[in-house]
Amino acid sequence: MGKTFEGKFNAGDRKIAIVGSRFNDFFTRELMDGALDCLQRHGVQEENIDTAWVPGGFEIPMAAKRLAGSGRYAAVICVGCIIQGDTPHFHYVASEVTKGIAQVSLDSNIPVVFGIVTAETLDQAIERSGAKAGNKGFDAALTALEMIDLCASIDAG
Ligand code: INI
Repeated sequence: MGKTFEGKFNAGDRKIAIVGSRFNDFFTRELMDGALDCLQRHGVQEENIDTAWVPGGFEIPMAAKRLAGSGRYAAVICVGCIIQGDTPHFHYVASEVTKGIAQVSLDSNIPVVFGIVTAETLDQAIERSGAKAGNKGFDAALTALEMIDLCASIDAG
């Protein structure tokens, strides 16, 4: 039997970037706070966390690409909130953000984590930004920590 690679929630002294979007900032501030809380409670030093804000979810992939491409970060965490309105606009934005983040992660070869709340109602957004269904920013940060450690153990062979 060969090796089993599995990550712990451990980033060591590596740097992590979080990109958040201001659109629906009532929620995205909570998601950003959740991500920061998770990283710091898992031992990531404050000086090893950089944050960037973009206007809306549509802009997240480009900023994430820039951060990931800098080579300074072991992971980029993306937090945003897309809420359905009266038009199909929501679907276009959600689709581009989802595809964009996946593409940046594959192209950059580091974890670029999807901490985007997509909600049909304000209640759903509330539930996912720190209420009944937890905090998707916190969850995304946990995923980033696990993926950083997994990548390090795969690279070490
Ligand atoms: N951006 C969001 O982050 N969430 C939304 O719910 C949203 N809606 O529904 O319009 C939204 N739109 C703005 C978009 O992300 C861009 O910032 C804008 O189109 C400029 O490129």
